[in-house]
Amino acid sequence: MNTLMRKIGAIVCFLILSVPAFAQEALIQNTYNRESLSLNGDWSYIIDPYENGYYDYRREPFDNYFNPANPGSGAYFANVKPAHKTDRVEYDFTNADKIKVPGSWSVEKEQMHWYEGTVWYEKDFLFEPKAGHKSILYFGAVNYEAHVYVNGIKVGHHIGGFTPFNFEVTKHLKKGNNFVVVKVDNTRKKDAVPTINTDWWNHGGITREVKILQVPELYVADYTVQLSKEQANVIEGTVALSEQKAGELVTLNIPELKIKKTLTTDAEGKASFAIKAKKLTKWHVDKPYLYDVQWAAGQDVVNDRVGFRTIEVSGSDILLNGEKVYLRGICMHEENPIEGRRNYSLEDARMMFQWAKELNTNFVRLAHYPHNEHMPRLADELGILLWEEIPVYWTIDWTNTQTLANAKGQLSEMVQRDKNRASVIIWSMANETPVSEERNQFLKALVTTTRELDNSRLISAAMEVHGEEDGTKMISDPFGEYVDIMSFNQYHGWYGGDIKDFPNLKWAVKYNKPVIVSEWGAGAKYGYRADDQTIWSEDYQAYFYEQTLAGIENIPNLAGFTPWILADFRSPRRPLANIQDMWNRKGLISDGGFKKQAFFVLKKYYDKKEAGTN
Ligand code: GCB
Repeated sequence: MNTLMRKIGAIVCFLILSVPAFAQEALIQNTYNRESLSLNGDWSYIIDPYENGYYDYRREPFDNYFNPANPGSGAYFANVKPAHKTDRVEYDFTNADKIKVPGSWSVEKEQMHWYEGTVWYEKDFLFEPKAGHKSILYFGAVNYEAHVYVNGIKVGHHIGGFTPFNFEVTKHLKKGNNFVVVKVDNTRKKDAVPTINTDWWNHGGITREVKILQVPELYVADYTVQLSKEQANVIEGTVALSEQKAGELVTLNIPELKIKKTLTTDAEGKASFAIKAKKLTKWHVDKPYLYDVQWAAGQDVVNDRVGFRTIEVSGSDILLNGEKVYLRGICMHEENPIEGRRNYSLEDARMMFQWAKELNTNFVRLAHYPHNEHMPRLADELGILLWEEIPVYWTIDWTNTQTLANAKGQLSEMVQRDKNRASVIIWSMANETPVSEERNQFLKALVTTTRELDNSRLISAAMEVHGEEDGTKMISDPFGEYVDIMSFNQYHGWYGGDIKDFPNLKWAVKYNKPVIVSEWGAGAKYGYRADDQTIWSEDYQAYFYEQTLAGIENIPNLAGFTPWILADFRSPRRPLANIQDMWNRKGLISDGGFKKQAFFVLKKYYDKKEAGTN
């Protein structure tokens, strides 16, 4: 058969076999508490800057004509081994170097510190299929683009570096030896989300856990359980089964509240409920009370821990369970400042929140993208309120419909994963985006999507100061009309202005809504002590904090703030030798994990704020 005939045959075969598997599959709810086979650990990897394992020498993707019966020797995902001594195969996962999953290749492999491009990951594993069950391959996150293959067959594709995704792989797995190959590509692109330009490290890799869930044929695919805003002590929500089947029974059990209710699904396989709870202990930062919640349908049982609280705004106040709450906050990146890699473990989450608690915060802004699931889960337990956001950061390709679809996809995955977490109170649409009609339309579309997915939380975006009028700083971004909370970043005294003037600044906010100052900060190198006028010294940073705190309450409608940032983080935008060395130094904690002077300035302020003495 000549090459053309072989390709046509293979294309037909590909169309028949594989196309349906490429659609993005619905994210299964609460994989956190389901039994699974972990694929974490050592994976083989091959660096592929020319994408040699993905495209043939005419730059045509192997995916377009790959034939499993005749895999050839070019497509790396086929993971073929030479069968005969004359066989030529120019890649070999078996003898390739190993890399950790979850992990950040930029930190784990010295030669990949600056690498941006394709890396192939491969993992061999033993599998025991359970009769009557479906197998779902789940990734916590892959930065940025992932093509996923099981035993040489493509099972799906995902874009977005910080959100989970899953594919049903039942028919691709077999008893015994199996392998997964993932093409991971962290190339920055102008039309991507985020775009080319950010102020954080583009850590490539399979940065979060990988696992296989085995669920009964019919399982609880999704649910929402929350406290009603309208009716006192009413727990309400929805449940959806994996199949659109009417008349199936689903049971909700909250033993401590003596709630046990059996629902019957409609033709879409869904049901909703509203149940009055007697003697409900509400979740609060002072008492983060969680209830065991169990769903059961057919053979499937899934357990969760859920807190019940309401969150609303009233005029310039944010109300938690109907009472005004002041947000003593801090921003965080998802980076371990001691190891310089992405956070992925429960221990990482504990370390970050331990520092946040030491500062006496009750609120954390998880910047600038969704963090791993340990964060909201642990925040639920510790009583920390959260702001979660998507990487719609600085300049985005506002008129590009695919870019909007991409942003909506990441937004939906974030909301879907965390919508049952009491700690999460704010969904943020964007950070410091330049005002234009195209931007407004883009962000408004995101607001619509968010409200459709979850109308129980508050919406915001980190906006900016829009000039001065008669010596007054204006908070007037037109997007303010569409959010529940007006948030803005300001860097008076760092990117312009003199910090000594801060206490006397005048501010005007265009909308009568609660205001959060979502960033302010100054850089300091840990251990560099000078005087409060010397930039980069700890003394200057501490003075900067004192001055800002002396004037921040002059901002009208202030409901709280989140200074930038808890810990130093890696950034290629920060090359200043001997000071930055590729780290953004605005942390209150250094890259070695040491507290700078400003940490204590903020802590003192928050201690007094909590005690009501400032
Ligand atoms: C900002 C950005 C943040 C940067 C920070 C800075 O306004 O939102 O991502 O890292 O300023 O340090 O300049």
